[in-house]
Amino acid sequence: MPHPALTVRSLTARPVVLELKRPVVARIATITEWPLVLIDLETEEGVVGRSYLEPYIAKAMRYLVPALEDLGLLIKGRRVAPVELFEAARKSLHFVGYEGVSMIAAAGLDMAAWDALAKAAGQPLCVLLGGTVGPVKAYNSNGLWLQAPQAVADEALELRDEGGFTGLKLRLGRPRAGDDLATLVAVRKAVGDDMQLMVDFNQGLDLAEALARCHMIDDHGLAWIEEPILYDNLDGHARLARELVTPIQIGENFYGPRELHKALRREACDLVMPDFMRIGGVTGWLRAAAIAGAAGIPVSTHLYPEVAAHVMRVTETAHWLEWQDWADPVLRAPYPVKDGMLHIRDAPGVGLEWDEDVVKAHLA
Ligand code: SMN
Ligand code: MG
Repeated sequence: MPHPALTVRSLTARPVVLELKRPVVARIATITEWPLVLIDLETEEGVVGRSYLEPYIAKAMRYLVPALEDLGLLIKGRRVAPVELFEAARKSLHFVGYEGVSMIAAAGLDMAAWDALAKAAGQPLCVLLGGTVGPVKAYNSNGLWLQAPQAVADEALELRDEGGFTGLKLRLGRPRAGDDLATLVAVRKAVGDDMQLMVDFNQGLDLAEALARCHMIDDHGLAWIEEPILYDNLDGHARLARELVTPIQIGENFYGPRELHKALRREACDLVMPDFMRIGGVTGWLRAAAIAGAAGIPVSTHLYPEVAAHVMRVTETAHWLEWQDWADPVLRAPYPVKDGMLHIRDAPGVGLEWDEDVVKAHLA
């Protein structure tokens, strides 16, 4: 049955703030409440495309929501053709700049548009993109923030058991390097040698510190060392990537596929992990994944596990999906995770339906 062309009727963006079960305690920030912007892209045909954005800081929703509403007015009456809407959204903000809030808003619109298109086609997004429904290898990124070594080791066992995970991510960057090392040792002792361990410094070090502290953990068989220094210091990351045996991972702060291309040309990393709100939604992801695929660089995802699961099914060099359940409270049907795999349902679209009671109770 041919699916109908969809026409945009309206875009609604609602700010919600949820309590984090395990607060984010990183070198650069502590976050106790998790902001979500819920996007509903309504069409004249009755299909609703949905996505959400996670802008880290609740206050940021004050300017993100109006930006999304402006994009909604811009595309009203247009056909739901995600790539074209993405380009229209970006061009409309060209003079503001392609990065930052401009890209984040365009990415939110893009993900909702792809969801609508897949729903109209009656297919899961991964099928619309040319793949099949199936499991996606995930690591648990729900916790392991900067707490005392034994507390982190205890939590590692909890996180492993949340879904039979074979990979866990720890955050590093405590004031004393020795405390990071003690944490690594305690976690390894708790989870055993077969567990893949990723570490994330959340950009907390300067280059000199990073050289010392990354060398210090270079023989721990880590899956990767993530963002040891500020995200835009590509030369610094390149130096670290050259010197270290452990792969250097960056990418959650790439604004658009061209930033990924630039990082690979500068040999700034061994692995990449674009974030959906910064790389440009599904459209940005597909373009970025093609660049990484051509370069033979493994690609992992950052946040947004639902959209991530679908695109990973069609990503040439798919590596790890980052799993968090932080948006779960507002979802009617969070994705199940079992044996370290996230499972996509055989249902149209991405499968985001809001629990309206929870949304009402947490509207910001
Ligand atoms: C991260 C994610 C969400 C909030 C803070 C930090 C982190 C990651 O960089 O990679 O998961
Ligand atoms: Mg990170």
